[in-house]
Amino acid sequence: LKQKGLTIWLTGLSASGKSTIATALEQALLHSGVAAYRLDGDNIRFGLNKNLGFSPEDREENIRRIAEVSKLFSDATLVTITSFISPYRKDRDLARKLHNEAGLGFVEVFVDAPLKVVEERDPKGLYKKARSGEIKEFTGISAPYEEPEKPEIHIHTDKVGVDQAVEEIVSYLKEESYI
Ligand code: GGZ
Repeated sequence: LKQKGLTIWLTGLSASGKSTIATALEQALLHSGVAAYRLDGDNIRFGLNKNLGFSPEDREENIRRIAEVSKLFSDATLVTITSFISPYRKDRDLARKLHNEAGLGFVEVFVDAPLKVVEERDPKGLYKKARSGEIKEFTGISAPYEEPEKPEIHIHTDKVGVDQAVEEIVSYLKEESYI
């Protein structure tokens, strides 16, 4: 087998563009013959993690399980793409450690857009509900987001489009001989 498994860990606020980039990246990899698989809220928070909410403890457990699952998938040689807010630095660091200890690659991608911008996008009206107090403990409004200090890749989605974001990640994977 030529392919080395790794996890591409996207982190960022709600509406920062994680899912859009994850989906486009998965497509780009699949089209060039690289087996990729995406973990996101739809296949994790409605399945494996459906007993978890958004308290700090539940987010920690959400990320811990995703870290373990993505480790298994990358061990099975897939390029695994995770798309979760993952607001706590220590939880992302745990995910990295689990991969590194298993000899698997881990690429942290900060999908960054200013709060002002994501709040204007507000595609699902969640920021509005968070501001009014209808949703509690909402990341960026009433719950913390700890920015990555040294992500492998930092994408400013208020400045670059999805194609350029994908291009940047793919170039990095080639440079590091992952693909
Ligand atoms: C943040 C919330 C919350 C709260 C529901 N805080 O934009 P979305 O809708 O589709 O993505 C958000 C998603 C975040 O789930 P994650 O598993 O990525 O979060 S974490 O990594 O922090 O565990 C948002 C929706 O769920 N959502 N309530 N209170 N986002």
